[in-house]
Amino acid sequence: MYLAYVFVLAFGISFCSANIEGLFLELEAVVQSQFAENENMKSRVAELEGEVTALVAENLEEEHETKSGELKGVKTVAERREIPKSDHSSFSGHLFTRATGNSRAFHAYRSQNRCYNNYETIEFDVQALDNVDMYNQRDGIFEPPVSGVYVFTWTVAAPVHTHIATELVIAGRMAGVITSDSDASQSSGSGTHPATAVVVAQVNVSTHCYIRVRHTGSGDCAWVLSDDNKVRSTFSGWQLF
Ligand SMILES: [Ca+2]
Repeated sequence: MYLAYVFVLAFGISFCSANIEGLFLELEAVVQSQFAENENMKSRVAELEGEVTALVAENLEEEHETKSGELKGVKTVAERREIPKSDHSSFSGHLFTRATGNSRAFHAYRSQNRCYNNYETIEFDVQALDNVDMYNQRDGIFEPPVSGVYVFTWTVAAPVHTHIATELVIAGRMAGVITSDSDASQSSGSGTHPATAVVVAQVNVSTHCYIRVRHTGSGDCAWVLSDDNKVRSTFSGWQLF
């Protein structure tokens, strides 16, 4: 009788222990599930915060553009040029204005007098302006960074009793020519009469454009005048559109 009682008691204790262990396993599974769900929620909240920040920035930009247009009484730059918003949203106003304007220009002149032979390129060796580095003052060659319509102008002065014809060369072809012809007589003036030409032309990207001597008229070299006291011989260009 006593042994039977001990056996039942031991069986009961063993049965209860097994139940408690199972309960712990279930609780642990629940905790793991809650932990995973919590991590997912944190991740989703971070994503939503990023989206809200982007939307706030976008609204501020639109508000700024609208106010700018209202203040000026005109459409915004993007509206005027009908540029898709995605093309300019990453630029500030200042940079955007520069990037969309055809702000490409150079201006160069000769630092001193020099005698040139036929077909010799005139290197305007002082560049006063070249904001996108499209002119090389060492060889006198202009190369457009993008295709477009460009304006060119050049001025050449010849000494008294001489003349010199100069031409604009674009892609190996003459695109404009002028003759700088000084006075035949110095009786009433200095004998310096610089000539200026203007050419508007479609130029493809990286095309070589330069000013060279077409002919000197005498067979010998002809002088191009340029100094800071009387006259500068110059070469300039800019993109029109
Ligand atoms: Ca340059």
